[in-house]
Amino acid sequence: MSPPADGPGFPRFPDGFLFGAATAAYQIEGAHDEDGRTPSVWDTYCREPGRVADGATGDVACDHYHRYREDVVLLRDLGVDTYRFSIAWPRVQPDGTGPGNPKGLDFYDRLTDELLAAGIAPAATLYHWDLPQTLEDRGGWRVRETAGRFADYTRILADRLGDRIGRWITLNEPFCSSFAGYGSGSHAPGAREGRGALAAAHHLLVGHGLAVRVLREAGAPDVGITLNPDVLLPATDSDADRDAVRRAQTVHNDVFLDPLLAGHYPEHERETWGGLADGSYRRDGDLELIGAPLDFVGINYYRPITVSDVPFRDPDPATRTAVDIRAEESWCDGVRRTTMGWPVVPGAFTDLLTGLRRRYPGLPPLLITENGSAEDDRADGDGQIRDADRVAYLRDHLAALADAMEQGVDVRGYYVWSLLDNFEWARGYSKRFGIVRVDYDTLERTPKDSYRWYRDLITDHRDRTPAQEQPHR
Ligand code: IFM
Repeated sequence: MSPPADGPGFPRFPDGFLFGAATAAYQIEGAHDEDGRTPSVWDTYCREPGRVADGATGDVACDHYHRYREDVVLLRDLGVDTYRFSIAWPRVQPDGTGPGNPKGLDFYDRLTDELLAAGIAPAATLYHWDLPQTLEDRGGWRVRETAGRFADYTRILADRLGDRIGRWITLNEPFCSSFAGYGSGSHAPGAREGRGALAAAHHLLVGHGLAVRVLREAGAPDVGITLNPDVLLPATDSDADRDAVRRAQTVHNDVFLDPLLAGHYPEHERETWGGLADGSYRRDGDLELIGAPLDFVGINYYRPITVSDVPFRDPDPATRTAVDIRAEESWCDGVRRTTMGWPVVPGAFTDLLTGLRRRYPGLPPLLITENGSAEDDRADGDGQIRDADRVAYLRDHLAALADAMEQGVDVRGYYVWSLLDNFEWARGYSKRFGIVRVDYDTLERTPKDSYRWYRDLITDHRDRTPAQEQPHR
C-alpha cells in the first residue's frame, strides 16, 4: 500500500495529472420549467408516488441554474484543473428533436465562459440520464431512433460550445440508464422489461458511437464515455454463486466494455439472459460504430458488490427483468459503510483498474470521473462540517488509485463526486455526497473539511508539479 495521501510521502501523481470535481444537471440545476426547459423522464418519475424518497424532485435542487457563478467561485478557490458537469437535453432541445433552445444554450455558454475565466477546463457530459419525456413517449432508449436524436442533440452542442469545450463525455453510466431504467425500474423511466433493458443498453451504445462521430467531425480533441464497471465478488464459495458472478459480469460490465473496447458482444449473454438476448435490436456495422477509438474511458467507482444466485423471479421471458441476478451490497463484515450502505473497500478500486488493464490490452487512458462518499454530515456548534469519514474515504481511494498507477494503469485525472450535496436520484436529498454542504432551505453553500483537505492536496501537488492543463479554448 502507498502511504496515506495526506501525510509525508503522499503518493505523488505525475506531472499534468488533473484534479477535478463533478456534478450532473438534474442533481443540481433546478429551474425545471424555466426558459423553455421541458420535463425529462426524471421529472416524470419523481412525480410518481413512491418512486423517490420523501417525494423529492429536482425542481429546485441546488438552484445552480441561478447560482452557477457562486459555484464557479467555489471551484476556483478549490483549485481544480477541471470541472465535470452535464448538459440537460430538455433544456437545450426541449422537444428532443429540432432546433436548439437559445435560452437553454445560453446558460451553458455562460457557465463555460465563467469556468474558462476562472482557469478551469470544462468537461461536459452529454447524457446523465435526463432524457426528454417527449422521446420517452416515443419509446425512449428501447427504440433505435433515440440514438439518432442523441446525435442531433450532440451536433447542436458541438456547434455552440465546441470552440471552448475540449473534453466531452458522451454517456454517464449507461448501465443505470438501461438496466436500472428499463430493467429493475429503480431509475427513470421505471420500466421492468427484460428485453427493453437489453435494447436500451444497445441503443445507448449506438447513440454513443454516433455522438463520437459528430464530435470528431467537429474537431473535438478529447472524447470518451463514462462507465461504472463493478468489482463483483461471490457471496459464498458455492458453484451457483460463482456462476452468478459470471452472469453479473455480463450485465454490469461486459455488455458495455466488450463492444466498446474489444469489438465483440459479451461472450456469456445467452447463459445470462437466454432468449431475451436475441440481438434483434442489432444491425450490421454497429460494432464498428460503437468501437470507434476513444481518447479516454471515464470510470466511476464507489464500492465492490457481492453476488448470489437468485433464480429468475419471472418465468416469462417477455416480462422478466434483465437484472434478477443483481447483487446485494451485503458483504464485507467489519468494513465501514457509507450512509448509502456501501462498504468502503479501497483495495477493490485498485483491483478494478488493474483488472481492466489486464482484460483490455488496448485500453485507452482512464479518467476517474467520479469517486466519493455519502456521509451523515452534521454541522458543529461553530457551523463547520468536520466530515472526517469522507476525508478518510477520499484519502484511501486516492492512495488506491496511486497503487493502480504504480502497477502500470494509465490514469490521467480524478474528479471527486461531488462538488455539492445534491439530489441523489431515488434517495432524494437524504444522502449527501458533497464536499460543500447545501442547506436546502436557504440554498447556502458551506465548504466542509473535505473541501479544504482536497484543496490542500491539489495545492501540494501543484507545488511539486507545476505543469497544469491549459483549459481548452
Ligand atoms: O449521484 C450518482 C451519480 O449521478 C452517478 N454515479 C453515482 C453517484 C452516486 O450514487
